[in-house]
Amino acid sequence: MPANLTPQYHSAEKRYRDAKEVDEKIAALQEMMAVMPRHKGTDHLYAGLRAKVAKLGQESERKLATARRAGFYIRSEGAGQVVLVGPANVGKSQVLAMLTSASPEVAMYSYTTRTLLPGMMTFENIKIQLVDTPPLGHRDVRILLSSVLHGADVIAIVLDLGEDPVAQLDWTLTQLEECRVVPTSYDPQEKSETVIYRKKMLVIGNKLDLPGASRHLRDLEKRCDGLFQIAKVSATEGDELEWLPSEIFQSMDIIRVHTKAPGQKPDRSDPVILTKGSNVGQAATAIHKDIRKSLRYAVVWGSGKFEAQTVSKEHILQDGDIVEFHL
Ligand SMILES: Nc1nc2c(ncn2[C@@H]2O[C@H](COP(=O)(O)OP(=O)(O)O)[C@@H](O)[C@H]2O)c(=O)[nH]1
Ligand SMILES: [Mg+2]
Repeated sequence: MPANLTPQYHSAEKRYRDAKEVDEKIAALQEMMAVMPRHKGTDHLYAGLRAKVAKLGQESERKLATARRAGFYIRSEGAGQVVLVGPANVGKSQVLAMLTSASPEVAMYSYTTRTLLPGMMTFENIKIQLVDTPPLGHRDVRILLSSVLHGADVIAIVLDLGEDPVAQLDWTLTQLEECRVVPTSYDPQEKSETVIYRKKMLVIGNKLDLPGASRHLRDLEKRCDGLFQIAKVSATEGDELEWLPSEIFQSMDIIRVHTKAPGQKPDRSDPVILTKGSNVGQAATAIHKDIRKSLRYAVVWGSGKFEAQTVSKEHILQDGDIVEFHL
């Protein structure tokens, strides 16, 4: 029986044949399966594709396990993981050194940073993990970075305001795309189908102290308008550095919620971290699913119309809220 495969199927099949990486192959196969007509004549073909996906999936898992053993993977700690990326010499390592107790090598010449280095940054009552990386541009670096980028909560693109930052940004975005990472602010339709990972991104304009930096910053602001949040800083001079932890926190789209049982005091030192837009029910689940199950109502300080307002599970929480669960 003729399978009547569509042009879309054939183009996905071509991508499958051309793909070099396992993840790309899997994505192409999955598309072939999604667009193929399903009837008796295609059952065999469909089963064959499914078996291929399963086999490649195992291969991908094995590769990831190897990457983890080789140290190409940094376990996320604290409220989330922010990966610093960019061209050489923009000050990624300097930013890490200023915001955390990690001591990366900082130098005038390129390619000082050869591997991944994590450090913990304090923002008010939470800790956020920053990861320093070697400069993008080389295939080896892309291999080293891909799994880290795919797992990151936010990708912070560090740029040198002493030189044309718009060119640096465009170059960095192209490099990230090579790692199959695109910003969430991009319209998915305009991107090729092989790109899989959509990431929140923050732009850090560094070296604010250099001549021409203010002019370059204005160009960068024009380019980023509506697409990326920009933080400006001089990591060596310390200018504006006190705002950077807060800007990084904002870019993560998370909130800190203090939960408590009736009659207890909230523990402000160890908030529950939730994604922005989470409700009381989700805060309960984050503590324990049984609390969510037996939850009758909650009392909220902060985002209620008035303090100690009684709310339902659907009440949307804000950063800094205190929630008391009534079971
Ligand atoms: N003027 C100036 N120089 C900086 C600043 N931040 C970093 N640098 C210098 O830029 C060079 C590269 O910094 P580094 O952190 O190693 O860059 P990386 O390659 O992106 O990690 C070093 O000589 C730093 O001292 C800054 O804010 N202002
Ligand atoms: Mg470095």
